[in-house]
Amino acid sequence: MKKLIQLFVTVFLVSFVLMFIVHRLNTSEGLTSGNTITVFNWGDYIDPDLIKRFEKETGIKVIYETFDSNEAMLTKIEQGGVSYDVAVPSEYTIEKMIQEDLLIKLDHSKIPNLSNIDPRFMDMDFDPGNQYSVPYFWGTVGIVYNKKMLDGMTFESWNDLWDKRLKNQIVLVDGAREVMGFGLNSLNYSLNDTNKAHLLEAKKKLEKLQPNIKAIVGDEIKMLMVNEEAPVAVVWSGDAAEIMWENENLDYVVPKEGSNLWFDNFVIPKTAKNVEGAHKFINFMLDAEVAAQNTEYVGYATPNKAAMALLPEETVKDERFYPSPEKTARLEVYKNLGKRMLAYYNELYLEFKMHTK
Ligand code: N2P
Repeated sequence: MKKLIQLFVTVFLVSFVLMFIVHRLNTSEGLTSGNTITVFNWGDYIDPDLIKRFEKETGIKVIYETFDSNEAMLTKIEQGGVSYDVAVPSEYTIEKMIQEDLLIKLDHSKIPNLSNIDPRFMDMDFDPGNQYSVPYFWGTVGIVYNKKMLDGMTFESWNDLWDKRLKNQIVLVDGAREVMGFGLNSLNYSLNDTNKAHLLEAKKKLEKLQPNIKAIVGDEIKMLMVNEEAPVAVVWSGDAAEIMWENENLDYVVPKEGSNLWFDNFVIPKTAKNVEGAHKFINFMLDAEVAAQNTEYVGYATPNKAAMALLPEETVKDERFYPSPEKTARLEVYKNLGKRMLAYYNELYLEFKMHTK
């Protein structure tokens, strides 16, 4: 009997100690429910120190995942396998997600730092009144090129990319809308064109560019350009800005026919498990000093006016990356073209990509 009691006490004590350890581990890792958020963002699109700082300041653990296109992000959210608390789609995808009832309405009283955002970037057509989204970064698509390697060549038109001297020299950002978009723009069509004959014409024209294409990649573009492994690339503006800090031979232009103007915003998907934590994260990222640090790290243009005041003048006055409203007026924001048309864009792009090395 004595042995039985001893055994009983030992089992009780061991389980108590185990339970205590598991509890401690959970809380110190922030794993207790309600104390974690899952953030879904583009690759290379945040200063990782800021995630650590947010975790430290709030006790909320951040699970961080990345994507490389709006389409890939949307598919994952629609599948619903992971419950994302914060995501960062671009405008045409936000419009689509609102229509498909995939987002929750934001509680502006929990995002007081929203007042830091330049009104120029608020209340846009894709989300009137910012009911579902708040601005994170914005920019354009253009050509970054190495003045030294190309000795004297300049790029004013998208058509300059088809120059025979550029055989095997061009790197393209791997995006269906981006590549189809500049194909269309090079023919003076809109990058939101839905005329199938125009789209086919653009795809045929892009096929003629194939001999000049060295690679179609994602964030690797930056390394290839900084290391001078390629002299020309079609990129998002912020990637150009970032690599231009590292290599002074590079310059960035938005071709004269026009191009894409885009806005990436924070949203909270309907599947979110920690809506309170998601609001806290968004508000933290909109803090002036945090946004300024993030902008310096990421290289993209911030819509945060209070952060701009903390950044060097030469950064925020650089019209290549902070184009004025007059300059952006001639650019086009992607429209939500509907499921079928978007699938057609993707299909043409994939056919083009398949036949490019
Ligand atoms: C950064 C991705 C930029 C996204 N790597 C452009 N919408």
